[in-house]
Amino acid sequence: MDFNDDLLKTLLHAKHIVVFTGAGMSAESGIATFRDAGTGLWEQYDPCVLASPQGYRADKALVWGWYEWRRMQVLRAEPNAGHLAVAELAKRVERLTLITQNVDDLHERSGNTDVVHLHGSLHSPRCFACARPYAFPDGIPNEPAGGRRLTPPHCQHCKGPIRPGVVWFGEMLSEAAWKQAEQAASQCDVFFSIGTSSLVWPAAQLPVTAAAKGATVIQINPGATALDSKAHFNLRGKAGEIMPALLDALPLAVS
Ligand code: BV8
Ligand code: ZN
Repeated sequence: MDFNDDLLKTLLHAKHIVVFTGAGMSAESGIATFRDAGTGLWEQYDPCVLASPQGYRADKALVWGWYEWRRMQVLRAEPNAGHLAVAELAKRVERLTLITQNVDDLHERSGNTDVVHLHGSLHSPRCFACARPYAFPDGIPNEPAGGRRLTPPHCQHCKGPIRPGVVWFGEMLSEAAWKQAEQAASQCDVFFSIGTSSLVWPAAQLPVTAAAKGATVIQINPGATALDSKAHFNLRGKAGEIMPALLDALPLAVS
C-alpha cells in the first residue's frame, strides 16, 4: 500500500499525534458498529433511543439486555491489527494522545495506556439512583444470539437499578475527559480520525478544532463521512489494514 510522501513526512516530524477512534476501530474485532449494534431483538429500535436515559426508564430490561449482549461481544473479542498498530505508533512518537468514543477496552488490551474515553465504558456500571459503582460478577455473560430482555441487577446500597457506565445521548460528557480531548486536539500537529461516522457531538468537533489550529487531519474509513471535506488525507479502507501498512511505511524512529 503506497502513501503520499507529504503524509509520511508530516508523520515523521510529528511532535504530538492525536488518534481519535470510533466504533469502526473495533469492527474487525467482530464488534458491531454503533449504527449496526441493533440486531436481533433490538433491530426494531433506534440505538440513539436505547442509548438514552429515556430509553432506559421506558424499558430497563430491554436496554440492560442490549448492553449485556454488547459486553459479551467485547469480552469475547480480541484487539485487531488496527488496535495493535495504534499501540505501536504510540511507542514511536514523542507524544500520542488516544481519544476514543468506544465503550470497549480493546485499546487498553492492545497496550495503550491513558486512553481518554469520551463516552464512558461498558466495564464501569453504576447505580442509576445513587451512582455508586457496581461490580459485575466474574465471567462472560452468556446472552442468546437474538438477544433478550434482562432485568438489571440492583444496587446493594439503595436498591436502585444498575445502569451501564456509558455517556448516553442527552447526557454530559465527563468534564475532565472533554477538557483533555479539546486540549490535545488544539495542540497536536497530526490528528487521526479512525472509524467514526463523525455524527456524534461534541466529539465530532475535535478534528475540526485540530484543523482550525493547523494540524494535519488524516481520516481512515472505508466509507464517506461528514469529515471528508475537512480532512487533509482521506485514506479509504479498513483500520486493520491501513494502520499496519502505514506503520510499515514509516522508519522505526518517527521523530
Ligand atoms: C452532549 C455511548 C451536552 C453509548 C455514545 C451539538 C452539540 C452537543 C450535543 C449535540 C449536538 N447536536 C446533537 C447533540 C446531541 C447528541 C448528538 O450528538 N446526537 C447526534 C446523534 C446528532 N449528543 C449528545 O447527547 C452528547 N451529549 O452533547 O451533552 C448536552 C446535554 C444535554 C442536551 C444537549 C447537549 C452525548 C453523546 C454520547 C452518546 N453516547 N456512546 C453507547 O455506546 O451505547 S455515542 C455512540 O456513537 C458510540 O460511542 C459510538 O462510538 C458513537 C459514534 O458513532 P461512531 O463511533 O462513529 O460509530 P458509527 O456506527 O456511527 O460509525 C462507524 C464508522 O466506522 C462508519 O463511518 C464506518 O464506515 C466505519 N467503519 C466500519 N468498519 C470499519 C470502519 N472504519 C475503519 N475500519 C473499519 N474496519
Ligand atoms: Zn444505589
